[in-house]
Amino acid sequence: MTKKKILVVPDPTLRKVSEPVKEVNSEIKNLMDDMLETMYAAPGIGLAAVQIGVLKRVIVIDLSKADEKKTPLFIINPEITFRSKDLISYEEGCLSIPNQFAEVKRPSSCKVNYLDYEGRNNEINADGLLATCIQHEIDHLNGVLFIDHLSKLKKDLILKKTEKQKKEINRVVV
Ligand code: K1U
Ligand code: ZN
Repeated sequence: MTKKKILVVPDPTLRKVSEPVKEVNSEIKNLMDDMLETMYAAPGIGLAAVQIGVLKRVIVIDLSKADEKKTPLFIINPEITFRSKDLISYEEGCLSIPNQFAEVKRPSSCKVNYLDYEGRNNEINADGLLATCIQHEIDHLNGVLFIDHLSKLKKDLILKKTEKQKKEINRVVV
């Protein structure tokens, strides 16, 4: 398992649409292992392959707390088959937009079909934070970021703050 570098906005790769996985083989399993290591190290509760520069429809999620047993979810080629009409608002973050958070409204529950780590077909009924996280990660597979759900004003402010933060880090490092 290798910890990978996470791409940060405005990296154009983050805006690309990821390709479906044709076969769940050792290459895909290695990718999922690397993604999990990268997500735990960040730390985060989810990660899409595109965030480490791999344009494949692969997601990892783990909502367990630091003092709990790890419960990773490996989600390949997800398809949302149901979205509730009722929405919930959650203060979302994104490892590709470091240190920025904003309230985003999404369907409060959803049903998702996917392939698991062993390439078996599976279905999940998600609600609460899991539903929010799955939808955030599926957005990544389609080149969509949580800031795209905000007003232009809020989105531009977050992008400006991220740019400023990057410049400050570079100034300290150089
Ligand atoms: O996709 C990502 O960039 C990961 C992102 C997932 C996410 C968070 C919140 C709502 C929806 C999706 C993160 O993990 S940001 C970091 C974070 O939320 C967190 C980090 C440590 C402990 C608990 C949460
Ligand atoms: Zn994200």
